[in-house]
Amino acid sequence: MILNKNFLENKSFNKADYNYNQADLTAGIIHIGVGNFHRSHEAYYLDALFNKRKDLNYGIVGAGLREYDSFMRNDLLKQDCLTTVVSRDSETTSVRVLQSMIDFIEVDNKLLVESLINENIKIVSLTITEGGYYIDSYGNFNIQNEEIQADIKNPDSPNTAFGILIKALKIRKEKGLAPFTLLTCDNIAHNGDVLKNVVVKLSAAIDPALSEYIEKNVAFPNSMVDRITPTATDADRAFIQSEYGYIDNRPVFCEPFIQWIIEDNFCNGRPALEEVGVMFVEDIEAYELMKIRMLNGSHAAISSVSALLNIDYVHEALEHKTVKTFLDNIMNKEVIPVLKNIIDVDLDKYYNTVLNRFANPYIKDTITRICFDNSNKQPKFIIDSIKSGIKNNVNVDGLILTCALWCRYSIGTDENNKAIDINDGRKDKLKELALEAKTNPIVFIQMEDIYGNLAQNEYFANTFSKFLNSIWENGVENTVINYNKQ
Ligand code: CS2
Repeated sequence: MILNKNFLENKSFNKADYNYNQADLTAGIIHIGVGNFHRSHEAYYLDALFNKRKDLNYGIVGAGLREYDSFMRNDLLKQDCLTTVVSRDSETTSVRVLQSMIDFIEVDNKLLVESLINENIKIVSLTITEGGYYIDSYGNFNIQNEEIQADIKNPDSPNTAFGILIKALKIRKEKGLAPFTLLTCDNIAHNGDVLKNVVVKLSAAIDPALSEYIEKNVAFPNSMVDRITPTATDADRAFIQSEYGYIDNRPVFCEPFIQWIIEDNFCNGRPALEEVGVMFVEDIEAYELMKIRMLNGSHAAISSVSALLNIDYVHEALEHKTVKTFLDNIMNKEVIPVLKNIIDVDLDKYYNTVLNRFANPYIKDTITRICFDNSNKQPKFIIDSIKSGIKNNVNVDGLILTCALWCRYSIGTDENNKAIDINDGRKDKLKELALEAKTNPIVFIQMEDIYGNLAQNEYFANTFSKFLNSIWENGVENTVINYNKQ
């Protein structure tokens, strides 16, 4: 039996834990980019709120623009948009079937615009990945991008998420309807400001008056989102079937930890998420910097070295002495000292929590997942810390070594010539440069869209070259061990 609205008939579930059902909800949020993370996080929080029978007018409608979204849509519609979320650690396995999503719009840009102009939609949230915002390594919006230029030329038939949102905001304005809040849930520092900058600049190139209206009337709250959510495997799907007797083709497996901190800045109402543990604050900067540089930064720091050392899972990386010491050095000597000057939070304690979460073997978070799309993650998770460190006169050798390791990784084979499956839109270019960098390291860091003008910084360029040469001469592990001894 496939998961469906009658799932409560399933004997494994306690009906008393489910105080609402989908029929009680009406659409209030459209979410663009329904992946695993959205469902383990926003959809999970909303389910908890609906379960208190609060704000039932904020049901989620899924949406997307890509082929992946069509697959997700097909699978979710077959199971009435329900999702099983299983969170696990050494102490608990908890299972919840979420009913907070009530529909999924066909992957069609025109239909998406039509849905966005429904006045009941108060919030449009997004998880479109770190690379989805057309920003360069200086944090500027890349308005010259071809897809963006196409939307500027044809604003009535847009194809980027931003062009679509702008068109919908325009129609809502013309109809005298209030705009929706645009809530990004991607791991980018100042994510709301980044989104605002894209939407305001793109709309300015289309219709300056509309852009002014958006700037004044649309809210773009910054937020910090957090829950480690690996990709579900066949074994995970089999677990649900054997344990609960039904098939969920799109289950979500994640850690118990969950956090969402949002700037309290909404232009058209919001659900009372504070009732289920979401924090609303005036200024988010400290939380987001801490999370991105320490949690995402730790993932990024161990990603390439672990792949090169043939380590499959994040918890195994922490059990590997060289990798663990490498990470400790980077965080304790290079990242935390800089953050301490900026934010007033117990960062040592936070780092310990991160380590405990990474050590959770029950979620089987793969090194492959954290290596995914590294060319978009490096600038946000590592290179920002390098720039800050240099500015603050903090030695950032370890962070620079992660860049050299990423360069070596980009070749696509480990030291035993075993292929590494690289999942990155720029894979071919990266490999070409990484091969050239064997004799001329600088070419790799001359990728300006990733490194900005760091190649011109003597310390950065010399240290990168020194480490890359050492990786080729002495091997990956020896190079990291030598750095660890510094
Ligand atoms: C990870 C994140 O993608 C990554 O590299 O660091 O997906 C991380 O697991 C989440 O941000 C946790 O909140």
